[in-house]
Amino acid sequence: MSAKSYVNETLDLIKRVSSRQPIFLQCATEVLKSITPLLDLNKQYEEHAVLQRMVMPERTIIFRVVYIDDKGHAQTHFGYRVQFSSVLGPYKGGLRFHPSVNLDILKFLAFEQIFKNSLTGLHIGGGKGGANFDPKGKSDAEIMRFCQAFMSELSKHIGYSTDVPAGDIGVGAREIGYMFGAYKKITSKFDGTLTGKAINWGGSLVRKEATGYGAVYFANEILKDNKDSFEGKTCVVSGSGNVAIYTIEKLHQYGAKVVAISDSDGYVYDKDGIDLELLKDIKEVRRLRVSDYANEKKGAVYISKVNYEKGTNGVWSVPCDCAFPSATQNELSLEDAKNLHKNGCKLIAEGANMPCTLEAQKFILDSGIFYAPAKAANAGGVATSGLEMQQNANMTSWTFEEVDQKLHAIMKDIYTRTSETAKEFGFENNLVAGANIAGFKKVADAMIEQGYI
Ligand code: NDP
Ligand code: 2IT
Repeated sequence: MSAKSYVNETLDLIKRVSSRQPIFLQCATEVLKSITPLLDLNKQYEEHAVLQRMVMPERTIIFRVVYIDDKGHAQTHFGYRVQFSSVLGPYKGGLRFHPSVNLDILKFLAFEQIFKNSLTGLHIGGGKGGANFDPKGKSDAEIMRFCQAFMSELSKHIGYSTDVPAGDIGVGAREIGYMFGAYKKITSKFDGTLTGKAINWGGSLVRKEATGYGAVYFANEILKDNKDSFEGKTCVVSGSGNVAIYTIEKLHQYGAKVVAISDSDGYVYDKDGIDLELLKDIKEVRRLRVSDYANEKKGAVYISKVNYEKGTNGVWSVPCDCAFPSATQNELSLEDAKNLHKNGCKLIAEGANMPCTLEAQKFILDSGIFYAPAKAANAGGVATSGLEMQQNANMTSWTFEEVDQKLHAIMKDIYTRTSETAKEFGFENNLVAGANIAGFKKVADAMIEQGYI
């Protein structure tokens, strides 16, 4: 059959067996549609049923998590680990703690992770996990008890050569610490089974900064290729978590000014540029909101989401040269993309996973805005997790400069490969096609080489 029919048949299969998983379907649609030219040239992928096998996780673990809150009440949550693909290496991908977490979201994230990890050039497969637990407003003791309860089950399914989780939304150094402590206690093993650890007990320098720095390194390659730079550019970064903060830090180092940030309640416009030390103190130390930033920073204005135009995310109404969506999936709609374009935005680089809707993505590609898609642009985080695994395996620690240089080289390499692959298949400047084809090909070829498993 034609490649187009093969793709449509696989998407129909997903609709039939995963009918309540629209976000996974969205992600699979983007990947599969853009690899059609490769499938057209290589019939062996269909002959070996690669797509049907690839869209089905190797294993999905769903478990109950019970912890005691500070009032002495038992609280129950769903815990998950989607072990999607081990073709290129141990399952690798973060853990997300957020009330919205469900199997649909984790399947999308794990599927995306397969191709992202492939692009890094490291030997890591794709996985993702988490829980529908809201860390916001919980005491430190509650977070610790939840992490321990979560790990009491997850520990049965992970290991440094089988599955290596890390952080994602709601899971940072504190949570990784509690989970590592629990893992060690349960298994009596001190090894590199989690990444994003603290520096004094096996973590890697630059892991904290890696996703944000990597996104800016990647975007900078696009600008360099077009004889431009970040010097003097006005930028907007959505979110105000780990990815957002270190995107801002690198943008500042490159001479850009970031004028807006957000969280799930609203956004802040700071015409003088975000004060990064204040933001870090508010978010990383005091664990407050961006509205608190506006209260403490002279000249900054806070706009609550109740004032957003219907169907839009207010932060994208702020005029900018470059936008870095760094909060969550589908946070940038078609209307938002049109607003950015109208206001002169020239580059969008995705720190978050799948932040643009399919409609927004199509508009951005057609509009000529430079577009750095998530699985390429935000691969710096997991790549540095891979570097953490290498250091752990060798029982060594590299300096900040060494890790940063390796991260920078990986991001440059991902840019070269995605842009050259796009060109090779006749999609010049379409890095979505370039990233999907380059990421897919390596995994698909390995699936054929490893037989039907
Ligand atoms: P954090 O938990 O540190 O920060 C998340 C930020 O996004 C917060 O500002 C949060 O606001 C906002 N946010 C989360 N969910 C929503 C929502 N439903 N609507 C609006 N805003 C929301 O997470 P990270 O910075 O680590 O992750 C951000 C994104 O980057 C995610 O898409 C993640 O998958 C992706 N990513 C992360 C990597 C990493 O290394 N950490 C690597 C690659 C990608 P609020 O506080 O109000 O919830
Ligand atoms: O989406 C991602 O790439 C991450 N959350 C980081 C995963 C990792 O294993 O470092």
